[in-house]
Amino acid sequence: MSVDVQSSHAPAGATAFPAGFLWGAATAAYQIEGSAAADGRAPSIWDTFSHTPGRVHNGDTGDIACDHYRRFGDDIALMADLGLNAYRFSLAWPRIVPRGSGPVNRAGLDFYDRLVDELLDHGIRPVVTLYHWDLPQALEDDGGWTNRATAERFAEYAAVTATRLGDRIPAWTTLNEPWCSAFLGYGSGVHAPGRHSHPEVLRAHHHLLLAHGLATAALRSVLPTSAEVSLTLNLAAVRPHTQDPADLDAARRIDGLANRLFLDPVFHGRYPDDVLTDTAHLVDWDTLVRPGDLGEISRPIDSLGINYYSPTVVAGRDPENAPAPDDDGAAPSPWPAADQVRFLPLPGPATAMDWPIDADGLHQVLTRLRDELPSVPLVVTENGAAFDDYTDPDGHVHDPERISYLHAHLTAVARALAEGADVRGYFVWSLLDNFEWAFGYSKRFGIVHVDFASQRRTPKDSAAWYARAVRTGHLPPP
Ligand code: GCO
Repeated sequence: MSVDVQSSHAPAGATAFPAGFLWGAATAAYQIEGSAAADGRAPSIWDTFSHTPGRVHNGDTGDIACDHYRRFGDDIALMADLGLNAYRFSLAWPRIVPRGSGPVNRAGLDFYDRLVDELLDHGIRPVVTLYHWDLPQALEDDGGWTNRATAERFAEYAAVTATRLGDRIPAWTTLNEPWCSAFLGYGSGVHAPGRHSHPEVLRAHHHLLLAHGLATAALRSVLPTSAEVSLTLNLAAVRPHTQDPADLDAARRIDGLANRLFLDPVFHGRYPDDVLTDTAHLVDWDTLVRPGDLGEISRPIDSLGINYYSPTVVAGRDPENAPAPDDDGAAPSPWPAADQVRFLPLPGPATAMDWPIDADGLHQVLTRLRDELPSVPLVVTENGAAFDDYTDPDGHVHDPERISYLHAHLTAVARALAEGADVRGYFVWSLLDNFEWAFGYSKRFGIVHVDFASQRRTPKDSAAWYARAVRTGHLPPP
């Protein structure tokens, strides 16, 4: 679809975005809601994991988080003040179907009903994710994503939810970053449920994609035809360290596991041959993938969500600057069949996560998708950065590093748009400082500062900068 770029009205030097571009912020249920035991919600794998000593920094949990469950009205008012026209959030499966199957919890649906109405009252488009990692613990007790039945339970939950909320939610995403669910949840174990098994990574991977396909069908069967269904992936901007064949092969492997293992089945109905071969010693793909599965997985979707933070540089053998692969205390590798791959640090500035800052990686991902999937609209569903923000004595939060991060990455989006990538929107991660998974509350990604003791919200300088971009459709200088 051609885009109507407003460049004729652009102030000199400004970067323009198309009319109708979605400008939003993103969050996820477990990271902000709190009220973990309220109104019939049952535990998820993240409740179990965060309450297990040693799993999360400082023993932090999502029990209270940003108390968004009770403060959502104020948080939506804040978004409206910033002028956001879209909000991406996730629904907690354990609020809606607390045991993962069986009885539906009305009170859970009622909460999201109120949230959606409040967004619509403020003119903010709800963009909903059904699964942002909070699997009902009862399903994990039956094998979690390694159990094929979990995919069927997910489709049932999708149908129940869309039946209640589908008249008011125009955009539905099945899964957020299934790579993380499978590879970090079942491989390195740094995410819930904290397992360490490469065969299980691949089983979980296939069942997550099957869940996406079955849920897509379930959503289509109850949603109005105008509703959009999508999937969000954290595709990797993979770069070989050198053109040495060993480095090129490392890049092929990681591209296979991070990108093609998702894109090929979802958009072309097949798994990549080289990845099947690389992993044949770990899983019997012919038994795992049943007849018809790839047809389900490749049901057409309306857009693809991209989450991007930083690029990935790989080498096939040990260059001098590579970290030792088996540092004592390091988590096992999330990557099956990639023992020989080294992940190299990128020189230059990094965020508080130690993630290198490199906006070209976002441009790389968007233009690759433009070339490979020219008919699929793209949405940047997450992009942002953690820095060690604090409130100064005057009550301000100055975060110039985040402003320059956002400026650089939105410029990369604008460049990709100008070069023909069909990017429909951008969601900054995140609206609020929140529970950053295994890092607990130690990493602040928000454009709004949260004082967790008082729950006071303070928009950072980056929020004001972003609000100007949203209002004008042009990027102000950093
Ligand atoms: C993600 C996650 C977010 C993280 C963010 C920063 O989808 O990876 O959606 O929950 O908080 O990416 O790590």
